[in-house]
Amino acid sequence: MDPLFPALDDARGEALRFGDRSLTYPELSAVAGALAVRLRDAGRVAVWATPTLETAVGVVAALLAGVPAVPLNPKSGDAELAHILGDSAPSLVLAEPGTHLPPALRDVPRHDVDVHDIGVHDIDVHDLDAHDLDAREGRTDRPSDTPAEPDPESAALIVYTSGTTGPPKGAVLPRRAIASTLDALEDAWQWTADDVLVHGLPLFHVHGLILGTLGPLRRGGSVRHLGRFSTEGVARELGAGATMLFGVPTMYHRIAEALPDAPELAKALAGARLLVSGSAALPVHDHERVAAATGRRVIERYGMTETLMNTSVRADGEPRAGTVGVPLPGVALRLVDETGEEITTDGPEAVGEIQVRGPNLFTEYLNRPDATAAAFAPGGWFRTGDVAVRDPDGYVRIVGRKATDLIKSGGYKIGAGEIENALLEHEGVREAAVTGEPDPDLGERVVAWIVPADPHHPPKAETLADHVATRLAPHKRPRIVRYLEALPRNDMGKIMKRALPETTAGE
Ligand code: MCA
Ligand code: AMP
Repeated sequence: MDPLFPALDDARGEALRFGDRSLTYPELSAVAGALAVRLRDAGRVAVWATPTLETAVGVVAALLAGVPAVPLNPKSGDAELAHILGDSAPSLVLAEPGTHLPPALRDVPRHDVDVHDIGVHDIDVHDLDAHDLDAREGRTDRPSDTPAEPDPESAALIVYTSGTTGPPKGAVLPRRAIASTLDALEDAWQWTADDVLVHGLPLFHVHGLILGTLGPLRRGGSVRHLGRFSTEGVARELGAGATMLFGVPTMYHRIAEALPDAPELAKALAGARLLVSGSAALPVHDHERVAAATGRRVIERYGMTETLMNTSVRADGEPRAGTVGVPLPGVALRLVDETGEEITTDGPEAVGEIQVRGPNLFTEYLNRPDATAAAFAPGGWFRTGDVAVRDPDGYVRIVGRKATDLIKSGGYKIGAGEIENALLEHEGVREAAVTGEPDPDLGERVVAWIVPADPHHPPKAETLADHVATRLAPHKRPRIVRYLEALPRNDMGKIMKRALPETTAGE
């Protein structure tokens, strides 16, 4: 069985850096290997996915042990956390020592990921040179009783993702999907062990965890995580040897905004090998602003929690703003019309849903055979719900999505239904509808339309935002709250969301 991380056995240099703390490959191999031995019979483990070295080590250890890991958003609210814990039933939670865990985790045994066990170095990044790395090599060994490489079809990660209604579903991602998506990106991006990736993405989603953390480790390269995204951090790391940047469009928008007053940022971006955006569409205006200030073109790739990566603009291909490039090696992609028929033509009129098939796909939604079955068309094609057209040379342009009740804000997928349910739990709310509205920074912003229980004393917008943030997650909170006397409904009593903007026209 081919190992998921071949470089753990033979790479020498730095593997992971979070702020001023880092681990070399031999150190990572030793610390994650030791933890893997302890986890081998743990069943399923949760990981309190703070943006730290400990999270990366915890996930690698679970993967070495062959136990599925469930990354948890450390800002999850109580209802969301209770749902995920109830659904995934982890036997323990891996956490950074000293981190406070919320009451919802009271009954889940805690296991601290202690990287100091094997003498992790608190280093001053500016002193990090070849001499330091030499001194740190060979000090540590992987335990000889590390579990054998598990079956490629076995579950590696369970990543929770929102749907239009109801609570998030756990997408079960096998090892084979992770390996195949990362190897397809190696090909598309000419990604090598010499690449040093910088990003500030959260570690509880595919983008930051699989692409941004496991990706460099599979290649034998390194990742420098910013802890939290900032344009200054990007400039610093790209100016100090990093070669690639991953980000969501909101991050590139903030870079484009900062560029006119930040010559060092422009210089650092100009020197990068690859600037990659994904998780949502990067507006052409931001593409152009970055290109004008840096001479570099951001490339987009298109993926989904359930499918990992489907398409990308290739490093050796023509960058084309507004497209997500071509299907990755091994990924079959088709467009399908309303009747389920494949569209074989191209051009702007040939609009259809993207369906994909390949080794990059998830196996199922945990405990949801109904939802799993509904997600596939005959022939094993996964229905992405994204709507696209194709240029004559095969470049895919995403033009929309089938479900209007899904919102992409800051690169996070948010279901309108889960927010509506949370809002309806608030005593001051009689009726609620949630929509997404264009936002220059976030792509879309969450808007809540509220019929207050008492029209004379409507709950404050801030109160409702806090309520959603503490029940679900802060990124799901409404950014705008609009109050109505009644929601527009059709004759059947169904809320007509498309009529909502007109309801307040002129306000
Ligand atoms: C504000 N905050 C609150 C509240 N209001 N906290 C609690 N209650 C409130 N009422 C806090 C927030 O928690 C946050 O804390 C801070 O205020 C700012 O919040 P926010 O405005 O949400 O953050 P932001 O600065 O606007 O975030 C922008 C961002 C973020 C950094 C771009 O959206 C982000 O990290 N997005 C990445 C999403 C992602 O990785 N998606 C991949 C999934 P604090 O500042 O302390 O955090 S898609 C995927 O994986 C597929 C496969 C793909 O294709 O990639
Ligand atoms: P998630 O379910 O959070 O993994 O988000 C997956 C969704 O993000 C996809 O179905 C697309 O709608 C969207 N997405 C990801 N990458 C891109 C991109 N480069 N351009 C447009 N949409 C994207």
